Amino acid sequence: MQIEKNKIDEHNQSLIKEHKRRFDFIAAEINNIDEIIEKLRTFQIAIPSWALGSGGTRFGRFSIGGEPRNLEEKIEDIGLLHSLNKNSGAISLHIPWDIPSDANHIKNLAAQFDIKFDAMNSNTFQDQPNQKLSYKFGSMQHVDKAVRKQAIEHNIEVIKYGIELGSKSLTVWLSDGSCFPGQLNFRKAFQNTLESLKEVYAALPNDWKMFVEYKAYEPNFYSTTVGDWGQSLLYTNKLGDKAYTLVDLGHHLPNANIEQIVALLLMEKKLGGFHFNDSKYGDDDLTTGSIKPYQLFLIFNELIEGMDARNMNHAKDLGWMIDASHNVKDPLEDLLQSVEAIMIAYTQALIIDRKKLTEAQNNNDVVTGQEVLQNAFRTNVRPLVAEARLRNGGALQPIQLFRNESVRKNLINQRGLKTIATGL
Ligand code: LRH
Ligand code: MN
Repeated sequence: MQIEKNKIDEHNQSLIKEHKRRFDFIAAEINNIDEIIEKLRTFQIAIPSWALGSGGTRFGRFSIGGEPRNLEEKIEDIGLLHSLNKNSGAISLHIPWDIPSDANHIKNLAAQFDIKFDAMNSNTFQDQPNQKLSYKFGSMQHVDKAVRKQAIEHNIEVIKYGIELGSKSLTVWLSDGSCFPGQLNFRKAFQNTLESLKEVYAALPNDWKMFVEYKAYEPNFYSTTVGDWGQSLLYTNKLGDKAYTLVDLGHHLPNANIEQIVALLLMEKKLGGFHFNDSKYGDDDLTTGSIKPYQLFLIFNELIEGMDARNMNHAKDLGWMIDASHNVKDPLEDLLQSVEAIMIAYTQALIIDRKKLTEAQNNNDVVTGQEVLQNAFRTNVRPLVAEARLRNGGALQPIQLFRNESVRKNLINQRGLKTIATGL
């Protein structure tokens, strides 16, 4: 299902007066408004192919109906999101959940919706039906060279699919680790994993990047072989210039200062990108900005400070991806909310008075430093994000229009109630 341009125009027409009033109010306070709007218009966030259906936990999964039955329908659903907010112009595929049967057909279909292919994701955390060797005790860390070889070949196969689709990066998340003391030799596990990653790294085309995603725990609950930013940095430094760390916001131990981790990885030229989501306890994969919006803002503050210090292109030089699971919400509405939260945090960080912040830091004026940040965080920048959508031909209020057009009801009529999308 798609929402026609005239519907989006009618929707915007009905809201334009109120929008202009709000936009003009905030625009009066910000001097480089057009520069900021241009940055928002070009900022694209990749939608995970594995999060377009209802997610679940080991305790249950409650289907919402009308879920995409194949990769084509997943691309159509992302096309619908992108038509509404014009900031969802990329898909991140997970293999083997989303093997493109006909790469050219898939590529052309995505192009129709102005959707690009972001990082490819490998999967050595599940055993596939026809798989020879099990990953029960890990994949690249495994004591058995044949299991490591199987995992290496899978990742090289994923790169091949990505090359056909025009992707330029591979995300490797390894669930490898141990559940009990005595189960694993940490040093050998690290070295096996490094040797295995080196073989995958050697298969990367010159213009590709490899993202090494770390995670503190789950599914292993005693040790994880790529368990934190330090371990990921160790691997990526030993692998080479095409290897970067990937920061999934839900993969940290409680109270970790993620914005400081981001600042240092960026300084070390080893920050590759993000999996945006939010969490209160563990890897909860909740809607971005729904639990800790101030942390998300502080992360974007460090991103802009660090990227501008290196004249990096905000939209192109890092991987911006969502990684969430929708247990109780409509997946498409949840993704619209996540994109909105990311765009709001980015905009709030763009309006920070950096000159005043640096002065305060140089004078140990703690109160002013905090006031400068909180002033930006407490500024209602939603009219700016909406204005960028409007100028891009998107909808002023995406979720409102999504509901007015009864998208979920139409998808259920089209696809049925019982369809289950591949993914988590
Ligand atoms: C692991 C993870 C990883 C994906 C998976 C779907 O928790 O964040 O990025 O492969 O979720
Ligand atoms: Mn992730």
